[in-house]
Amino acid sequence: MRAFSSLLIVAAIPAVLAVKTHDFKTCSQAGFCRRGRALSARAAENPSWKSPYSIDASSVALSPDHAAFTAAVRSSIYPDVKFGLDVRIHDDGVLRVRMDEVDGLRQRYNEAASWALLEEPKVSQKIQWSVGKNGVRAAYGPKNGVEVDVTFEPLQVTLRRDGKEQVVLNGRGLLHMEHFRTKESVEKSKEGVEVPEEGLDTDENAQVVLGAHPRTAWFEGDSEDGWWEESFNSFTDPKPRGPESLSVDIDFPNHGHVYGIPQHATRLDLPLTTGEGAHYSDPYRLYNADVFEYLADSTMSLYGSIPVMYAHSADSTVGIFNAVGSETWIDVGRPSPKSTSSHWISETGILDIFILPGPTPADIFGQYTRLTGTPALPAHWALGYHQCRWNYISSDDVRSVQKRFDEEDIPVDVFWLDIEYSEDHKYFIWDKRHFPDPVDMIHDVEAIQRKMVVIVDPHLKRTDDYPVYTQARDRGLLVKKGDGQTDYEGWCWSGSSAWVDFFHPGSWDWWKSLFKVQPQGDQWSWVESTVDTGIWNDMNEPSIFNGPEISMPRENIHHGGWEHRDLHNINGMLFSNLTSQAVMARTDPPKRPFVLTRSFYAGSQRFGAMWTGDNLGTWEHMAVGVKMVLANNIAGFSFAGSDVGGFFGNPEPEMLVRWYGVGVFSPFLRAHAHIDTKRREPYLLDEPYKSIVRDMLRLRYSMLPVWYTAFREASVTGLPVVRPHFVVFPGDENGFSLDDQFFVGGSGLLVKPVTRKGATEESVYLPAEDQVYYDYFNHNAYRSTSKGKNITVPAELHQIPLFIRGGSVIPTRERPRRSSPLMKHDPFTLRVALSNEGSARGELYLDDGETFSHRDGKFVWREFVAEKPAKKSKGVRLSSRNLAAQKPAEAVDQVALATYDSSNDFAKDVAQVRVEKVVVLGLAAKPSSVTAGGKELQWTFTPGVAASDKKEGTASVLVIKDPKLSITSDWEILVQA
Ligand code: NBV
Repeated sequence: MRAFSSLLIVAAIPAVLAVKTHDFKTCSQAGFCRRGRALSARAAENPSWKSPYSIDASSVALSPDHAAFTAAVRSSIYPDVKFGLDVRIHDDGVLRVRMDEVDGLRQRYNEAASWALLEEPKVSQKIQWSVGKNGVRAAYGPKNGVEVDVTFEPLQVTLRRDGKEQVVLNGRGLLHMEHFRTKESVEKSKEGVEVPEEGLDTDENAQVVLGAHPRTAWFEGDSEDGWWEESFNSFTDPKPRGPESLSVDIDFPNHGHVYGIPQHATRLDLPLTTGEGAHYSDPYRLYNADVFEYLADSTMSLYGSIPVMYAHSADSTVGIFNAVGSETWIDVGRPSPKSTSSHWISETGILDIFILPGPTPADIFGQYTRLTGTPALPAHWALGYHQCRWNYISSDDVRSVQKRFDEEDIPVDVFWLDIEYSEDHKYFIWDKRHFPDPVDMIHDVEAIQRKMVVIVDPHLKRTDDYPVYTQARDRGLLVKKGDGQTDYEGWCWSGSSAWVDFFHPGSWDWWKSLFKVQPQGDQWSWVESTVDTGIWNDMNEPSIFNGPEISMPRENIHHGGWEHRDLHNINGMLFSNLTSQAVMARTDPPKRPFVLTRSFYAGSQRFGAMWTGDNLGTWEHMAVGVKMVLANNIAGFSFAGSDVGGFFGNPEPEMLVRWYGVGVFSPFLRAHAHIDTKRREPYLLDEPYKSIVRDMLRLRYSMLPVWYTAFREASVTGLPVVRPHFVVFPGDENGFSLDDQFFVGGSGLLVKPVTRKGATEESVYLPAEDQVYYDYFNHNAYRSTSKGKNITVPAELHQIPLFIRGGSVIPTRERPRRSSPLMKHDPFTLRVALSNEGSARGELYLDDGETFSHRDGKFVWREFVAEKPAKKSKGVRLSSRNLAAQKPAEAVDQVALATYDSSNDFAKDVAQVRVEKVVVLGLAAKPSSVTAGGKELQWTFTPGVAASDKKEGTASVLVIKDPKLSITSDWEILVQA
């Protein structure tokens, strides 16, 4: 049994440790994927291939304001089957194309978008469709440069910008919506059809006709491949509804790079799966799965799925979001060096595709997150260091781990409990033998302003002494077997288990009530918890040890009669969605919830954080974790991280130290380890490793203002918290494939975590711009050019290549503290990294970090600007301004900044917080005076090589000590030189 075999993993990672690939399907083992790929192969082989789908021109119906239209679609191979098309353009230019079968035997699954979307997008009232002879057309955007053409025959959707094709749907004729049919009707349709002797013939359209279904075979193939039932390993998937898959080609002419469709352990710039230059032979798979010991370079699916893909070129970024909840395979090809093709094959569902017109990466993130939501602004403490392990075995264990951190002066914010806290894996129920005093234990942690996070998995032990199970059962809230009547039973950590159907509205309030810490009358609730306890949702793919592909049978039935196959990829999101609502409902007014999820879908970013699951303690996994976190970031889900140290195995000290280097530059920073591994909390390390890790964690804590400011921006604009090169420098072709170095928010910090064993130096690519980059630690100045530049920098074990882009101001807090809330009133250091032109700017966002009072305007948002006081001056004027007052159009969460009051309660609370140091890098000459409000300040100046002759060397450093300025008020420092 898998449950127990996992416990037998030997601590050290053997040389060849591989996923059990045979537990998971390849494309050729999934009937609909085989059919989809075969369709594409037939199209490629047939020069006269033409999509059978067309729009009935006479059916086009424009909405009264001409902002949207519907039309009837027919397929020449099934003239009696009806399809309906619905096309609209939203206010921000996003084009939505929907197609469904009309009057079919049953309804196709049409609810994926309703779970993914934040709200129903507004259709533009300005954009007008017009009906022509060959199709329907709209033009919009600057100078009407964006044109959308929906052609009648064949049905094809093309988005052009400035006359250039950007996105084409069904351009290769692979659109196919397998309509619902019965076995009987199929048999009947064959009657009377003459089978050509040779099996090959041509129809009147000169199409190749194969086998037994002359009218359809050229398109659909000549066999009912996996239509009615299929088996995999020992599992049979009865398909009572027959074939209903959906295939569509989505091409990106003029774009030579594609990114997105997490979660896969692969490069950010997606390697090809078809045609010349293919790196993989199987398409990318999206089917949330608990892939034990996953590969570090593969198209296999993992725990989460976000069906969004971006295509990029030096002058354009476009994207598509395919709102589908069923298993989906995606082939990626490159018909020419500057064009990318993709082919999406889904098991079920309607066609519901959003085309994101760009034209820049920033536009795309806005477009995507206006659809599915921006990442929630996390509690500030959640950006600190999280210490986890499977398992801290008792309350005393937790207390002593906390004590050891304090003895060693290592900062930490959160302690975690894995499944062994619970009695017989009945989550919420403490195992009192080892955790006799859970609330006292949590209070002991919270007393030092730290937090606990406790795991709640979705499998419910089927036993009458477990109220969570009995209540769900008695209320009829459990997922049903294929018969739609009987509660489904599967095997997981808790033995024989059942799963709540979170698609059932009746489960929502009930689930929320479970997390209440006050007694709820007869209703069981988690009184042995605290309102600040965060929740960890694991195994929500769902992972089921004795299920097909370690998951739920596809024929299981959810609320509304939908089969599990329809919504499998959305299932995990509902669990974390409801859990985050539950955590929030514990107090009134609510606090920001912390929920970590393993499984996710488009929209999951609204509910908490994710991590990359059970990685191995190998250098490959460390490296691919960085790429996976970047991929999630660009797919809207910024709050992401990988287990520091690797889940499986015992990392040697060098590896562990490097992994902390990766972790402190991940949005979510958590160390975790498998139950069979040796303890590896950082205080257990020998010197010098322990001190190096302590310094790295202190670096993270010092930079919390930068991270928090980046999270604020992400929560408002959708821009990722960690940004790969193509996002920040969309025109710099050298950087399109870079995924091992990245920028932190919009701060100007560029980092390259070291993920190579034995490294002593690293090469870093500086963007194609005439700009200076300063080494964060020693202030070496590196000058890039308009062609970009590779530099080699020292990267000994204690070093992380970290640079400040000239033109940035970085706010930090440099007093080492035991946990982040203790820093609330600590003073700031401002690092002003002057650009080649002698200027800089940066931002700082602060609020109480735990409530939603920022939505009522209780926050501080500052801009720091450095500019030359006069044109030829070698000095600089530094000023601090209220950014909230300057950006009235932008909103912080729901608050219009126009109503912002700079003397709000939070601002008052931190008004005494000082700037204790200002460091100016790259000043062209020694100052003659440094004043604030006319008073001379204390300062020192160290000249640099770069300051005088522009060669690389050390930058000049001006340190202004304690200028006695508040972080919340407007001020000016004048440096005259
Ligand atoms: O709950 C135990 C583990 C957990 O530590 C890990 O982080 C999850 O990804 N869980 C998976 C279940 C079993 C892993 C073999």
